[in-house]
Amino acid sequence: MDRPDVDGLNAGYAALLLEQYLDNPGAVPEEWRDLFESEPEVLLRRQPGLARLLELATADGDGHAAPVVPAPAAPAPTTAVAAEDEELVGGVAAAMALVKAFRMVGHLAARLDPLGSEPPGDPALEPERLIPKLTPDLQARIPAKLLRLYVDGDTLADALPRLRETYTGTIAYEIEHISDHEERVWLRQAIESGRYRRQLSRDERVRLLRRLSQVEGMERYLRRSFLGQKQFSVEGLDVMVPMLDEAIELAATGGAHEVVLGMAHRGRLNVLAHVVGRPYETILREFEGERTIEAVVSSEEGGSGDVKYHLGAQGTRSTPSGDITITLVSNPSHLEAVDPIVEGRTRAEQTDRSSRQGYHDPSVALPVLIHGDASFPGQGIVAETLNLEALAGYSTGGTLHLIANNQVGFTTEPESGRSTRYASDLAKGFDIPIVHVNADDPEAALASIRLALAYRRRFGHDVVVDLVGYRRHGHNEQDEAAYTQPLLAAAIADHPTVREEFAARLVDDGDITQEQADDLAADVLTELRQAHEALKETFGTAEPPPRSDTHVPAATGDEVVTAVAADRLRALNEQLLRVPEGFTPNAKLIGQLERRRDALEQGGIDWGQAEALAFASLLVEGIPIRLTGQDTERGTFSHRHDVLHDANTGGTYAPLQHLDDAGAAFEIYNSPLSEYACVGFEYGYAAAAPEALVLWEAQFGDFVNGAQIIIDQFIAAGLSKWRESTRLTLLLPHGYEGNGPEHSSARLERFLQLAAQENLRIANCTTSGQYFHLLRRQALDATARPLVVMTPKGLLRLKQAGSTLDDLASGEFRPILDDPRPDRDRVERLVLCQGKVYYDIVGHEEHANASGVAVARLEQLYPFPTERTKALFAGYPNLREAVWAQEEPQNMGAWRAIRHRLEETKPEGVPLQYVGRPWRASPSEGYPTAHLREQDRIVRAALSV
Ligand SMILES: Cc1ncc(C[n+]2csc(CCOP(=O)(O)OP(=O)(O)O)c2C)c(N)n1
Repeated sequence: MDRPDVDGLNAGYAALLLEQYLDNPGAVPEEWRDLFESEPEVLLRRQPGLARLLELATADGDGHAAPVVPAPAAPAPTTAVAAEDEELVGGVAAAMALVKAFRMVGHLAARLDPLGSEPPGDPALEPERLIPKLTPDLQARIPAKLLRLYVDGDTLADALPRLRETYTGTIAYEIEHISDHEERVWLRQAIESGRYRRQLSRDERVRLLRRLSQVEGMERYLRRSFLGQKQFSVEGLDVMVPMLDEAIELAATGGAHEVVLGMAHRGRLNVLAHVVGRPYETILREFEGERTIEAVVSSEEGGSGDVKYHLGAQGTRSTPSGDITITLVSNPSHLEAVDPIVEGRTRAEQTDRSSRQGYHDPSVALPVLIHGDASFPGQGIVAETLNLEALAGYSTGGTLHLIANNQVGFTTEPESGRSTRYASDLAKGFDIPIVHVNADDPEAALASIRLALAYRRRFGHDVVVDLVGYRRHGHNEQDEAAYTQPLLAAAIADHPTVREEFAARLVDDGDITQEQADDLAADVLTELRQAHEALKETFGTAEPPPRSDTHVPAATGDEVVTAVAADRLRALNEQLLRVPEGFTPNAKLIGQLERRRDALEQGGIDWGQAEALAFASLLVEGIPIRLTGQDTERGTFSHRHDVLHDANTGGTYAPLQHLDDAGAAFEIYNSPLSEYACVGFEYGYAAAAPEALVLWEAQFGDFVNGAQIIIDQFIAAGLSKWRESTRLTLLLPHGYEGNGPEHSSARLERFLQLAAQENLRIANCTTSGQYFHLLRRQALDATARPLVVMTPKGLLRLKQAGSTLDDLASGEFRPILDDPRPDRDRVERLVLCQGKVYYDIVGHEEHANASGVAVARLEQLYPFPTERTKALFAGYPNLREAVWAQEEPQNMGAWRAIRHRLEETKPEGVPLQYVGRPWRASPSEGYPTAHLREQDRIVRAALSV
């Protein structure tokens, strides 16, 4: 291959070739390509201007030129042409800096605030300040292609206004923080090409105006008709509704059959009406008060119901691509708590659980989260949820986050609410693109959604749209904004509504007449008035409105068959010990797992084995299982090993995903180090997958209180508030083993305090067989309820806590285990306890001598087994005293929640005594010797020795 004649080169021709090369390297002759790529120094020596251009232009558009050219060693240019080239080179460098500035900080000059506050700007955006100055003449000589620009225009002079319009208009972008080069380049191209900012047709614009008229009309009508009732008006962010319309249509186009929506109070009623499709009449009925509407959960059933702006709803919308379900998830007041629930729900919708490993297809459902501008940066759950977005076990293929940014949180201004410039800044740390958009430019707002969803579809990641608007009224309709934001309130009062502004724009553009625009607004009010009048006519005479088709399920704990035939268990046990050809499990582990074969025949089935057999038996019965938690694949205490790791290759294998006859998925994932988001996620998953057994395991039970909001607001109260229940199962290691205040207690007392109206099941098993039956019952019981299990640590391997094949092949979960010792007539003292302390008591040297003492175990703490406890007491005819023994302090553990139950069930005249730690502020001792002393004292006191 000959080297091109560089010396005799015409600079213009070379520039042309270079331009062609940059556009498409394959388009230039091979020898030139080779020169540009491998011998730029030749070019540098002869054509310094061109080489510098090459250097700049082969940078990736970040303005950081990849140094394809070694440090310049070129002779100084002596001719006029060379001097001109030098100027061009300097110009290109300045132009690249300018382009970079628009991309990096253009948002600082963008007109994002509908109230017209001046953007701060940035000096880097001013071409006049660059050295050399980008004079108009120089701008006209710089080819746009060299700058890797995607806006139209052949030269910088053509492109600059478009660049400015693109980056500093009513949409602004923050994408340059994204670490993936391909994503960055794709986004630049998508943004600059303007393909998502297409001009709307006249019909589309009129439709948009009609929607804005409906949004505004409804808010106004409600405010006027129901003075002072809370509606948390969306006004100032009205365009949020058409943005959701756009997102739904695009999701449907992409093949989704569901959009799962999570949002707080702001604009929720409007979203219910216009996005979910709840009829005006129903919403008006709710405003008319309880005398016309039955609470979601009727009071005879003991349900509390919930305020109207917390209730979930579901609707179906038809789109050109087919019907799509919109699910608005129920949520509490606790801002952002719904975020992980939406993710979990979506993940469940996206997962086909009919195959052994499950199949996740993110195109099936789109999660949309609407955040407040104060809560997005303020609530830590947002960060925890964002951290789930790209994890194999949690991804939903990208969430559309919409920050409903009204520039105030209740009465608190951004200056007091966050340390960052933008409400959205947290998202930057997660490589998430951020689009800011002015809520008074509805067309730009729709464009931001189009770009966001195209990005999600292309890359499968989260995207944030920061919708910058204002709040036309106070925080709610009983609030006076002028008390605290007088200037803002005054500015807003003078500011036209977005409907008015958009109507004016359409009138100006000749799309409609003013009269037509006014008619659109009037029509909405007429429609609302008619719906309201029709409703009023039904007062007093009407049939009660149709009940929700969900109902609070009846009593829990239905009988189900939890025993599994011995032969089936043998077969499953063998399959669980199987690994593929060539797979080498850890040598130590092989021995441990092999012992499971002997345990089956000789007894000593430990916790891990019983759990694996329960799971395996359910999978072959077609029940899907999802198990997550910190280090759950192995198990914190190394007792589970559901996922094996090849000692040579590091590859993994989960036998539970390869059972011969399994007809359901076994999903197992180590979770990130989060409780709040992870428990919320599993709650959402379990709610959307009622047929599955969904389990979350705490590293130690102590940490579950990181998820307290999910426990209080969803798991415990969801049934009463929203008729929402799940079979979510929490495995919480609990037990006093001398590991200090933070590794002892799962705060059993908290769950017992929350338990009422059969909303929960709470258990603590003392044998692996009981655990086996409990898990199976939880999965198979037709009545779904959350289950909280206090799980063991030391008992995981304790011989006495092990079970036999017969224990699993027969029987059932027993809420109470009586003392197995035979001589009941001699018993004068009955000690009732729960959990691990049982083994401390019966294992104590004094137990053998205490023949007048029986020790029974309460295995199900809630619902309390009243009849069985009565029968237990009745089984000891000579009883003189009853004791509740616990290792927890008196203000913790089960005592305070079940004392009255014991009082009710014990024989009259038999006193009930408490034995355990005294009232304590901290759950347990920090020193192992102090722990041992206290355990010994408790056991002796229980045995009365
Ligand atoms: C976890 C939590 N803490 C406090 C509150 C009380 N509260 C209700 S609304 C609100 C302000 C929310 O501001 P923002 O997120 O900007 O939403 P906006 O109401 O402005 O739409 C606060 C503090 C709450 N609901 N949840």
